[in-house]
Amino acid sequence: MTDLKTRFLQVYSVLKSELLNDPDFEFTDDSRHWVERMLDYNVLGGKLNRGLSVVDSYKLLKLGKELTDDEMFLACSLGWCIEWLQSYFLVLDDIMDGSHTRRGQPCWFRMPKVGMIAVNDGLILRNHISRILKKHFKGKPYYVDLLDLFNEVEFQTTHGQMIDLITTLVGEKDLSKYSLSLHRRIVQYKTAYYSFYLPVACALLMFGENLDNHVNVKETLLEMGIYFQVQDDYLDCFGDPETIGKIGTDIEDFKCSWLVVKALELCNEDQKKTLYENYGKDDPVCVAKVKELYEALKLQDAYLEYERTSYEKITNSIEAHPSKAVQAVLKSFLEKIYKRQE
Ligand code: GPP
Ligand code: MG
Ligand code: MG
Ligand code: MG
Repeated sequence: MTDLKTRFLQVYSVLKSELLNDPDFEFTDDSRHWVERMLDYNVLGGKLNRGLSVVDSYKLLKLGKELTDDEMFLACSLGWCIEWLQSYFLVLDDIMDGSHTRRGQPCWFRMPKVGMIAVNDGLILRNHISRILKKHFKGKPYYVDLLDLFNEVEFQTTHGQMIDLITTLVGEKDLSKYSLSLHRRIVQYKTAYYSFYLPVACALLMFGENLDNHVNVKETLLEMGIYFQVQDDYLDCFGDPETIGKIGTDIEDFKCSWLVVKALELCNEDQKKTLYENYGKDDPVCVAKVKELYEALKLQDAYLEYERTSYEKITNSIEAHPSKAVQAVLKSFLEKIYKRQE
């Protein structure tokens, strides 16, 4: 494990212990134990990319100057706030998507004795972010901006999730409305803001910068976020469940996935019929037919092509940024996700 990751995990222990001893709630042993287990199960176990990238970004903004212990702790805490936000989203997303596994273990709501308590656990995870921010950032000149930022990103993500869900409504299952522009709208809101914009925005705020001065940085980050979710859509069908830690459900769920949009673009009338008849059914035979069609349409090749052109486009937009430090932040992000398998 890298030194940074070790340090990052130490900060998790500190934050967890503070939350479990929050004086504004009278914890009993049972309730404290529940929250502790829920945190370890849901907040840990991921790649921690989003959280660690707050620290990476902050370091790059400081142009290699050593971080003080205090700065390190604060940057890690902001990183953890994003990991908490992600856990909150995933706990609820897995219920909404009817998923089975996450990070190589059963989804939290599938655990014995958890079930719909997971909804409230999701809300607790969300509240923890406010508790962490209050404890460690209240009094900082950028405190209000931080709160605003988390609220705004949550607003964007929940609305992206809303369009992800309402496009699949049973009774109105209609593939003809699925297009690249609808897909882009969904993924920009449900994924790109919180996964890519938020970590850099947190680092910039802590660094004392005004986010309004970085409009084009935001655009590049959103492009990366869209690319990242196309990868997620691809891996949902073609990824190895062992490696990605989850079993795909997009075909069953009638999701407006990049793959189905691309398939609609490439298919002939016969193949379109197959797609209409089998997409969105919770039946392994139908799912297999859709996958067969994806293979016949060579969607893997189309994806490789997308990956290549997208990488090029993002690289060009990074190189157009005037600041070398900002370029370095963006490049390190892109390299982390390019050609990812998990
Ligand atoms: C990813 O969608 C988007 C999210 C996890 C945001 C959820 C937002 C909420 C407000 C709950 P996905 O369903 O494709 O992700 P995965 O493939 O990881 O289930
Ligand atoms: Mg999901
Ligand atoms: Mg989802
Ligand atoms: Mg997915």
